Amino acid sequence: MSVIELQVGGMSCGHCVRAVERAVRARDAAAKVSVDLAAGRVRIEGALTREAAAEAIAAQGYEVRPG
Ligand SMILES: [Cu+2]
Repeated sequence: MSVIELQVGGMSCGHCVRAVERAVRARDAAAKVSVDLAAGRVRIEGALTREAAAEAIAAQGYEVRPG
């Protein structure tokens, strides 16, 4: 298990939060996802690699920023 933190742009409301959570859990059903909407940060505890998590979120139309 690993902990990944991503900076994600374009999230503006609860729907965005749920869309991001769903996108991650579609790839890792057991992942713990927490989203800090104000800071635009997504923290994921689970089996996904950073690349896989970033790709899942980007596929929903959000901007995953480096760092
Ligand atoms: Cu939204």
